[in-house]
Amino acid sequence: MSQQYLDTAKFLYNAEKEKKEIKKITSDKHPDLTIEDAYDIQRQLIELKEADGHKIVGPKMGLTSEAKLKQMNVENPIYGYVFDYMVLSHGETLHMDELIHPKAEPEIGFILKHDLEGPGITTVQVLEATEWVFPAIEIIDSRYENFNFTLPDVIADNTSASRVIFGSDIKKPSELELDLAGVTLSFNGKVESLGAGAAVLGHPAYAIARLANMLAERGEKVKSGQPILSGAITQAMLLSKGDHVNVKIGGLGEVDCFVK
Ligand code: OOG
Ligand code: MG
Repeated sequence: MSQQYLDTAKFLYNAEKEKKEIKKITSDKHPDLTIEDAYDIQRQLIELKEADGHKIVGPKMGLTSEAKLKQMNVENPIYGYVFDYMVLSHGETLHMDELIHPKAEPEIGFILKHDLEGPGITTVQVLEATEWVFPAIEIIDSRYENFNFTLPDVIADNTSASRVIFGSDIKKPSELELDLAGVTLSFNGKVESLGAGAAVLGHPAYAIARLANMLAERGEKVKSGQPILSGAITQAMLLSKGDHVNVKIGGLGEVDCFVK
């Protein structure tokens, strides 16, 4: 792996720390970046964070719904990692001045009771392996100007991961039909975006299966006990100071985020 990728990982990490937008890396630094190369840069970025003492909390899928693929103008699901410093507890305030141009999106989280190792993992195997599901708000904050990126750019940037609020309403997956669950994303009491679990690749558990199968290509697996995000159900909405964001998921529960 080249020194150049390490430099790019530092460049991305620095943009996050300095809260400064950067030009997408495929526009000048790496015009021919492949998906595989992009995951190599992401890996370097993760190692830099770990060297700083940050710890991975769990993986996240991204770009798993039609709404997101259209909004970002890309074609395929991707994965990245949520770190401990990104996690806000229920009711904790999100500080805008720590971030660049954050957006909120509604997600369904999973916790598995045993590891899942691809290839060939199916939706049924994910449901069988799932201990808990819960509502979540993911706060994405692309380091790129105006969230303007190609698939390799956003993979290298750890899929815009920035903050997350995991809801405390947890359920067994058998207690609801995750695909039929209605989802609302509200700002200050007004529904701004809505959908259903099925918006995520037909069934959110299938996103976790895809994650296991994608990780297998790099010799990795989905681990038990970690909270895993299955990807946004609706499009993401830009945040402003003073916003109260609420996500409700039918049969599952709700989660709030307060922005300062
Ligand atoms: C990339 C992150 C996408 C999701 O749930 O679709 C993502 C982005 O839109 O900036 O986390
Ligand atoms: Mg997301």
